[in-house]
Amino acid sequence: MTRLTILEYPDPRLRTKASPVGEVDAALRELIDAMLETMYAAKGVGLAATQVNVHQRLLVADVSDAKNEPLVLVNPEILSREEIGTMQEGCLSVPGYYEDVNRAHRIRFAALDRHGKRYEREAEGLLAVCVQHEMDHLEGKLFVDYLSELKRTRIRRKLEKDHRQRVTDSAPGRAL
Ligand code: GNR
Ligand code: NI
Repeated sequence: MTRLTILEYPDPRLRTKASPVGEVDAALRELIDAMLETMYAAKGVGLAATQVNVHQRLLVADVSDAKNEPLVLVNPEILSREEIGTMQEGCLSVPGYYEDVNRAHRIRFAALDRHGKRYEREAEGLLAVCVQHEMDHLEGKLFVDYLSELKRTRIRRKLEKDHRQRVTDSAPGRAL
């Protein structure tokens, strides 16, 4: 099994627009399994391929309490949206920040599963919000884009500072 590295804001690679998946083959299923393992290890409810620097239209999610209901969405499409509401969102690519975002709380979506078979389903609440959040990632969009410029700038500066600190801490000859 493979644990993938999750890119963090403001990494410019998170701004890449993903391309449609051509074929759901064994190699894609390996990527799906690695993304699920990475998502569970990071305690996320969803993960988009963009976040692990793969720019294909693929996401995984699991909003169940027991973490035993993995969902795979290849080439997802939203068919309808209803009931716009506010939910506090977080993102594994924006660690430590939780902010209110308005989105549809009920959607109908279509996607391919891990075998390339098309399915449609309804989602509500956290799953509905999560699917939209992940599909934004595939467009190069992050939840911080919905916040004020002031808030976004504060978050960016703090994460840049944390990142510089990690680079300094791991530099050779800095064993003190
Ligand atoms: O783990 C996550 N929790 C979450 C909570 C509210 C709205 C969206 C999410 S998705 C997030 C994982 C993540 O960053 N996926 O891209
Ligand atoms: Ni996210």
